[in-house]
Amino acid sequence: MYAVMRFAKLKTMGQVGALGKHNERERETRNADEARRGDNVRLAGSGDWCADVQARLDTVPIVRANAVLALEYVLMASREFFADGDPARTQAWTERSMDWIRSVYGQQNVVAAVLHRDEITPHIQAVVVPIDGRGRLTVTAFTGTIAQVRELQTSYAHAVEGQVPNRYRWQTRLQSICCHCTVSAGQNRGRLSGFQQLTL
Ligand SMILES: [Mn+2]
Repeated sequence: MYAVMRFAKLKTMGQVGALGKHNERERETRNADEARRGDNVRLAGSGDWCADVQARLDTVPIVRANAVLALEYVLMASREFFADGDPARTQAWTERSMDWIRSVYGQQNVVAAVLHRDEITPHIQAVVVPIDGRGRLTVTAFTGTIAQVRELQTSYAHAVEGQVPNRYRWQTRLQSICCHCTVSAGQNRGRLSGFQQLTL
């Protein structure tokens, strides 16, 4: 069983807007079940992903021409984690996941998030504006090196570790697999810059 977190860098508001439309189901989403759309839960933001990102960007004095404006995050667990559909477990996992991402980036920087329950495996999609403690827009403070990314993934896995149901046999050794990958329906093809799975 895996705790999965992956992220992609968003450099244009066009990318943010396209992601927002997908996340809000404002355009056809082939891998989503329309009948379950009402089960999705907004966890942060107004529903207008561009506006939420822009409002946060407006707080920094300088946005460089080639800057990473935002990071798209996907937080997920293996499908069997959700298999029996226990709402309390999903709720606890959601809270832990949101606590984790807010603790890493700061609550104000996690500008939008949604729990998608209308796709095969529940997952959280979130957008973070990477503003550091000194008020600068700088992604390198958070994900500048592979070591930082590994550390983030390990810390996420530990953040949700307590959610593991006892009946599953979990491995205790951390194992990470790093690869470039695509996500469902190819919508984010080529945009994911970091992807790892961790076996707890
Ligand atoms: Mn989704």
